[in-house]
Amino acid sequence: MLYPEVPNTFWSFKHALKFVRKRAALPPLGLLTVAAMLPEAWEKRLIDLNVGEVGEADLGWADLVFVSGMIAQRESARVLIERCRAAGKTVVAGGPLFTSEHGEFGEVDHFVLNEAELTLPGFLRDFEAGQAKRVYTTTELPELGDTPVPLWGLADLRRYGSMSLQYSRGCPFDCEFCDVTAKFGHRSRTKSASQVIAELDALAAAGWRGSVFFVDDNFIGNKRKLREELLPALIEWQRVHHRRFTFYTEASINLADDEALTRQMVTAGFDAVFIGIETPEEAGLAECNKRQNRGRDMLEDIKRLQRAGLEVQGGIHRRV
Ligand code: B12
Ligand code: SF4
Repeated sequence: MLYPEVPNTFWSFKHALKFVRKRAALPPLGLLTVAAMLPEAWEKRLIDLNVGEVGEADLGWADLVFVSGMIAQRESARVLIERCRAAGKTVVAGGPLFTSEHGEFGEVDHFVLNEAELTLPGFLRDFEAGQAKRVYTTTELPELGDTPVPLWGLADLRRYGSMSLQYSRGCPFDCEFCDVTAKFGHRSRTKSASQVIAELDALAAAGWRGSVFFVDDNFIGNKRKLREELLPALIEWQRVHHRRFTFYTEASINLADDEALTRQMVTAGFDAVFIGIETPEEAGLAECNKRQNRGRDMLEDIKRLQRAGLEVQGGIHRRV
């Protein structure tokens, strides 16, 4: 499993990571999740090129190479795939980059696109039968009840600033610049609380302590389930494990309307939330269809979240 290098942008935190002696902010959760869906009998290795290097011996060892990535990794993915092909390896590609633009990658043998819960089983069946097709895709969106616990054992956790965990996919909103709803839909599809607890147990068993990022598109996409199922389970887990983890996540600004929910999150161990602010200008918000931010006093919203105990980080896409 290979994860290409990310370019040097704000989000790669290249310079900031040196201060905390880490090589990358987060592990490649997509590949770790896909690894857990592969046959148990297959031997697996992960090389994240953001924390290590792939040598000729690594490529020589592998029969199959699985590559993931975002559009931001387009160029490094291309170089990596060329290397794998030159070494005579069969390349299987999936994840957001290839789901968005698989037509641009002529050298890849097999594309397993969209969410692997639906497309990987067909590939594995055909591959074992020696008749794998070039493209596996779907327009359906899976429920997450069968999504396995990522294979954390494949990653060297000490090299990362934080771990990631995904509770839900999808977002009820429709911001014009965002790829999330096109890929994951408007309905918030969630894992069960017991699945999330199993992931926390696995992270703790792998020796992790510290920060865990809930990488949900919008953590409050289904407030009822969050309030009644997930947060009570997190609060109990943290109590039993002496608050082993601190959590942070991404949410829409209407979180500020629900003080009880915000306080429940803080009790569960959330200490920060990333909010899509974009711009305080009404015209700008209307232009990018960010209706959830319109007509609000966003400064007051931010203060309210801070008073409840959350550090607020803001995504600002437009000049303010
Ligand atoms: C965490 C995250 C990050 C982390 C990356 C950490 C990391 N190492 O992966 C950080 C914060 C650094 C980040 C940054 C950025 N991100 Co980001 N990020 C996410 C987020 C919220 C979660 C990713 C995740 O872990 N998902 C959970 C896993 C399980 O899902 P998954 O990776 O999609 O994997 C599934 C399938 O895709 C598939 N799959 C994945 N890989 C593979 C490989 C194979 C071989 C197979 C068969 C299947 C397969 O199987 C999995 C199970 O279904 C997603 C949104 C999302 N819902 O995914 C955006 C997302 C991936 N990011 C996105 C973007 C645009 C960015 C930025 C460019 C933002 C910016 N403007 O700067 C930057 C680029 C990074 C850089 N350094 O320059 C877009 C990507 C769009 C695209 N088509 O490529 C997304 C989809 C969000 C969006 N706004 O639309 N991001
Ligand atoms: S609220 Fe966030 S996840 Fe939802 S559509 Fe807007 S930018 Fe995308």
